[in-house]
Amino acid sequence: MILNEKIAAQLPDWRNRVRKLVKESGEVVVDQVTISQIYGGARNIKCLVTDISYVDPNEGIRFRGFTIPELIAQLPKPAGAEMPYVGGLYYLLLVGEIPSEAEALEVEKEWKDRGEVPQYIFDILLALPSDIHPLTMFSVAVLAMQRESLFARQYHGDLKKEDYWIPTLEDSLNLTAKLPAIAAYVYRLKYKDGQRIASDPNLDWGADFAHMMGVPAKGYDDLSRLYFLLHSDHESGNVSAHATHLVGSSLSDVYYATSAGLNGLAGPLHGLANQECLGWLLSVYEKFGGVPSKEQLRQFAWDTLNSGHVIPGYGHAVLRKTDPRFTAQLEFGTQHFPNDDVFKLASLVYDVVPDVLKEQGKAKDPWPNVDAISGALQYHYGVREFDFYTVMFGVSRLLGVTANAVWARALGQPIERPKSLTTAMLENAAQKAKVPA
Ligand code: HAX
Repeated sequence: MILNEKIAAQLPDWRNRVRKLVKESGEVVVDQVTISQIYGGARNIKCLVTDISYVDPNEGIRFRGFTIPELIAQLPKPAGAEMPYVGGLYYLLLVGEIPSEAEALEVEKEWKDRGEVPQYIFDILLALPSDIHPLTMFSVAVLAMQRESLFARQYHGDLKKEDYWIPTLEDSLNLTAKLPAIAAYVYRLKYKDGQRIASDPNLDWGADFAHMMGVPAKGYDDLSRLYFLLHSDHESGNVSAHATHLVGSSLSDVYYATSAGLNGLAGPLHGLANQECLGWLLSVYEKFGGVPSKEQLRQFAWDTLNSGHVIPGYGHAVLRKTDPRFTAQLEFGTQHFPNDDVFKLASLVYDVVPDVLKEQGKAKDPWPNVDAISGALQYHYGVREFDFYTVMFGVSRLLGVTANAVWARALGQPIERPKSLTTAMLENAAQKAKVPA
């Protein structure tokens, strides 16, 4: 398989590079840690490593060194499509190079060959109560598939440590291949007639998701490809990526680890923000009976803040500029449906809310993040069940976190075990810092 060959070919160099760095420079100090960082969610403490993506506070995400516009321009696309094959993106995340069309299609074929979801997964989903959150359904399905893990099986055989990544890659391909069908079934079960739409063998992974969702609208296949690209990875410190890495570091397989990541995505400060954001937009729309004036919107934003709530879709722990994932979606909407009311409202919020947040002076980043607009695009295509949006985020995020899991195993990253202190110890340290030497 091409991914195996490409990764295996890079491994000797990578292993030497990491070994040399740690051996020769292991004691070099990279960062210092303050009490406010310890009490502040480990914010910005530089203690993780990934070569798959990097978020620059002022530029946003680069995947393997490429910006989003570069990826949209350079990754191979299906005939007539504006957005690239998701298989090509997965190749890039795993291998680190822009694939040729043939290489992107090899990943798409791997996915087709591995795409059949075991019947017991559908049975489990059917058995869940109908009012359960769709992300819970999705996470349960991913977790239940742990039964299929090759890594878990081979670990108890004679698998050598340097080969851990091989069944991890197999697990990752087997899992990601099935995500569109599982997510689409969750959608059909929860919101539609419960009938599964069979996968179309002629469609790529992204378009097949749109097809299995039963969304006939032209353009939804391209939006799906774009959505899956944008949400796939955001370096390693965000909750879903970090939770996956943490759990995987104990040598739990990718099914256990990614299910944990999905559960982290469920939080309203993380993946759930996209559903909250569309809810907020629609409450504005409803209150004013349409797209409000700038002044009305400004007042509404202030009312939200004064009632003690955050404005969903705005702010970020790392970014300090408009998220390029927001910009890519804004451009998609501007090109395809500039006159859609909810889209116009999301654009107007972008004109108004950053100034309000700056005036309030609390948020370090007053700019929109990825979630500020993604729901408005889904809404346009008729996918209006807000709580499903986080499932799509999860489908996409599992691409990035499984690619990271493969490399974590390939480079032998160890079990995570940061050290905790007591408040008294920190008080002590603070006291000592005050005493002149
Ligand atoms: N509206 C109102 N207040 C905000 C705000 C917003 N959009 N963003 C930050 N603030 C407030 C914080 O609540 C915090 O207030 P307190 O001091 O009273 O606690 C203060 O500004 C400082 O926060 P910060 O340092 O700028 O931001 P954090 O790194 O702590 O948090 C968040 C980053 C993304 C969680 C935050 O900006 C937020 O809650 N935004 C709204 C929810 C959201 O859009 N989440 C999605 C983020 C992207 C993502 O992960 N998607 O999955």
